[in-house]
Amino acid sequence: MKYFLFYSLLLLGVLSACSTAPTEDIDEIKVERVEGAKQRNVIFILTDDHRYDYMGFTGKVPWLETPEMDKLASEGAYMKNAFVTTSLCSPSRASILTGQYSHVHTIVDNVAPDPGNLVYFPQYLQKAGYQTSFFGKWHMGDEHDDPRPGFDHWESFKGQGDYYAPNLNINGERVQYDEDTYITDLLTEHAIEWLDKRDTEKPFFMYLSHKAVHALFKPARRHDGVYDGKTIEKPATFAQTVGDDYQELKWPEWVKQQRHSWHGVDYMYHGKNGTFDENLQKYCETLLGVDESIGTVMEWLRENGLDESTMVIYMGDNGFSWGEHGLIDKRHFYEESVKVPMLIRCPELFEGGKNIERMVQNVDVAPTILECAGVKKPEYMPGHSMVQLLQGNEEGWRTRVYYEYFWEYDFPMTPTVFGVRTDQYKYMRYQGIWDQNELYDIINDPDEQYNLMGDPAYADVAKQLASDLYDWLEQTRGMNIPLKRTVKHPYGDYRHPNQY
Ligand SMILES: [Ca+2]
Repeated sequence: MKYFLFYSLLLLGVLSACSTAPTEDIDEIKVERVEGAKQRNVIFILTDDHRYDYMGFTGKVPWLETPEMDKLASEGAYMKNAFVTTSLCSPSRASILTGQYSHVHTIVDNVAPDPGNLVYFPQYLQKAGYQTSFFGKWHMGDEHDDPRPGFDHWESFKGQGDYYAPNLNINGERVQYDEDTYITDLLTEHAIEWLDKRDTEKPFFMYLSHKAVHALFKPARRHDGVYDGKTIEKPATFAQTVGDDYQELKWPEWVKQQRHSWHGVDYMYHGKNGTFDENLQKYCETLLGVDESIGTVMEWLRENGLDESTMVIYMGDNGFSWGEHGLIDKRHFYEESVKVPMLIRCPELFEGGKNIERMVQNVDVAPTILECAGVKKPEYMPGHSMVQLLQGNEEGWRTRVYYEYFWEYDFPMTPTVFGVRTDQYKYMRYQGIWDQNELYDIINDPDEQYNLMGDPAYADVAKQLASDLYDWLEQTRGMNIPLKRTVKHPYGDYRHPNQY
C-alpha cells in the first residue's frame, strides 16, 4: 500500500516536501511548543457558500439583518480581503484543515479522493493537549462521514447532508432525526452540549461547520418567508451577456455560455429552486439561522466567563455570485466568488472594531489557530498567522494571493483557471480552452467590467503577473494538473446528458 501511494503521488506530480510531511499516525506527529505561550481556547465556525459582503453591517443588502455577525465585527476584526485559494467546497475545506494549496493536498474538486497522507491541524492541537471536536459538514476527500483524524468528538454527515431530517454520524454511531429537526439548530445544540461537558482542566478547540447556506437553500421554519418579496439592485455586470455587449468589454466566451446553465442567472439550478429573487430570499433567510448559531455560541462564552480569552473565527468556505457577470454560485476567480466573510474576535489578544485590508487566505487559518495554541507552525505550511495583522503589525505580509480552479466533469461550464491578485490588479489565465484571459484594475474597476488584456498600456503588468503566477506554481510544485477518473454521466451539463 505504501508503495502504491508513493507511485500515485509521483504520477500526480505532487510529491514534494510539502505533501510528504507527516503521516496521519498521531504518534508520528511532531509538535513544537512555544515556550511560555498561552494555550488559548479556539472556536472556528465555518459556513458554506456565504459571500464576503452579505452581512448586515456592510450595507450591501439593505434589508438583510445579521446582528450577531455585526457584533462580531464591531467587537473584533472584519478581514475585508479574505480569499480562498480555490472557490469550491472540498478544496477550500482541505486547505483550511491542512494549510496547503489545492495542487499540494490534491483535493482539487468535490469528488477527489483522500490521498491518505494528509494531516489536519487539529491533530497538532490534540498532540499539544487540546480536547477537540467537529460538528457538521466535512465533505472533503471521500464521501463517507466516519470520524476523521484530529477530533476527540465527531458529528458529521455524508456529502452535503440535509437541512431537515438530518442523519448524523456521531462518533461512529448513526442517528436519524425527525422532519422537524433543522440542521443548523441541531449542530449548534450539540456543540453547546459538548462545551458544557468538556474537561475544564484542558484547553479546547471546536470546529462548527454548518451546512447552511449551501444551495438548495432551506431556512429554519421560523425564518421561512421573512424576506418574501425582497430583491436587490442588480450588479453592474448583470446584463452584458444578454446580447453582445460583453464582446466590447473583452469578457471571455465561457461567461456568455454559462449564463444559460446550472450556474447562470438564466437557467440557475436548471429551474429546480425557483427564480433568482426567490433563491436570493431563501439564501438570506437561511443565513439567519447561522447568525443565531453565532449568537448562541457567544452567549455560552459570556455565561462561562470565556468571552474575553477565547478566539472565535467566523468564515465562509468560498464566496458566491449573485448575478455578477450574469453568473451565480462560485468556482471562477471574480471577487465575489473568491472572497469570503471572515470575522475574528478575541478581546484579550487585540482591540475590537477593526477593518483589516491586507489580503489573507484560507491557508492562514491553521497557522493562526496553531499560534493561539502556542504551537509552532510546521515548516511545510505556506500560510501565515493572522495574529500579527490583528495586533497591527503588517511587516512582511504578502502582497499577492494566488488562485487555482480545476475544471469539473459535472459542471463543465467553468474552465480551469489560474490567477494572481495584488491590491490593484487581478490576472486570470485559462487553461485548455481557446478563450480570452483577463486583467482588471480592481481599484479603478471594482466590478471587474473592463478587461485590460491586450491593452498595450498594461502589457507589462500582465507580463509581470503571468511571470509571478508561474513562479508560484513552480515553487510549490503546481505545474502538473491532477486528473481523476470520471466515468459516469455528467450531472450539471444539460447539453450532453447520458453521455460518457
Ligand atoms: Ca462551499
